[in-house]
Amino acid sequence: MCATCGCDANGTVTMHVPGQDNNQEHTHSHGEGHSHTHAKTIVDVEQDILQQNNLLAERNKGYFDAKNILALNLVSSPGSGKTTLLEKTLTDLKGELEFCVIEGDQQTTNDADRIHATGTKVTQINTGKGCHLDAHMVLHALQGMKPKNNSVLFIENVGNLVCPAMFDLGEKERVVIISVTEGDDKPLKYPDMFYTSTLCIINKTDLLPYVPFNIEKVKENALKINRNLTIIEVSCTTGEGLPAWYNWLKSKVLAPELA
Ligand SMILES: Nc1nc2c(ncn2[C@@H]2O[C@H](COP(=O)(O)OP(=O)(O)O)[C@@H](O)[C@H]2O)c(=O)[nH]1
Ligand SMILES: [Mg+2]
Repeated sequence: MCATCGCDANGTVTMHVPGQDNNQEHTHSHGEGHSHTHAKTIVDVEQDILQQNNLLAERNKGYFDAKNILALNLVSSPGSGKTTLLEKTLTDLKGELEFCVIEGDQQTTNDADRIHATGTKVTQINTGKGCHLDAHMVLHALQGMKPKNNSVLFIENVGNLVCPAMFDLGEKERVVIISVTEGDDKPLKYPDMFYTSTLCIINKTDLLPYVPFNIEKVKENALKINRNLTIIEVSCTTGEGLPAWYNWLKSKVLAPELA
């Protein structure tokens, strides 16, 4: 049991690469001495887990910097449209940028299959009972997938607005996605996620006429938590707003000669 977030992240983490022999299994451990008898022990374990994670995140960061890879960690509650946004992006920007994707979910290879269908290199991490990706899982996936120099790596985190906020994966940018069906109070309820992100995408704007969601209110709430947050409104269904997301993304890519 992971004392940091309460999930069972000590389980077996399975990697799947669509189109390959996927019989490789990797046992992942967050550390030893987990105990829940009194608060002091829990705090120690939490610090230990996060310290270990931060060291590995630094290692990932060094790898990304050395290869000029722009790594983005996509976080949100389940169903906000992370995979749909990726499908659109990978299709629309094919030929302009080099992409690869790490997919995180508790079970199934559904999302990796959707990404694979766009012709993009993808690895699925199944976390079992774990509710977030950590830097060690990403490191392990990177060792298998070997992303190209000067590429963009999307890491779709497990759908959860709480625990992934604590785990640095070594990413350059954290992108939080919220859809208009989730309620405009979410930035206030889940502040850590909005505080640690650099971009907030508000998705499913095509549904605004049908749901009581105040878009000005959600922006005000998000900026109350993080006044440096960039906010982009999109509909992955109609395509409205996607050019602004593409421009933001391209503005973050460093030309090889400048890297
Ligand atoms: N109406 C509408 N539905 C969307 C939009 N984007 C995604 N969806 C739908 O939302 C559901 C969840 O999307 P998915 O990409 O799987 O979300 P994820 O769990 O965050 O990866 C799917 O049924 C999508 O078709 C959008 O912009 N508008
Ligand atoms: Mg998904």
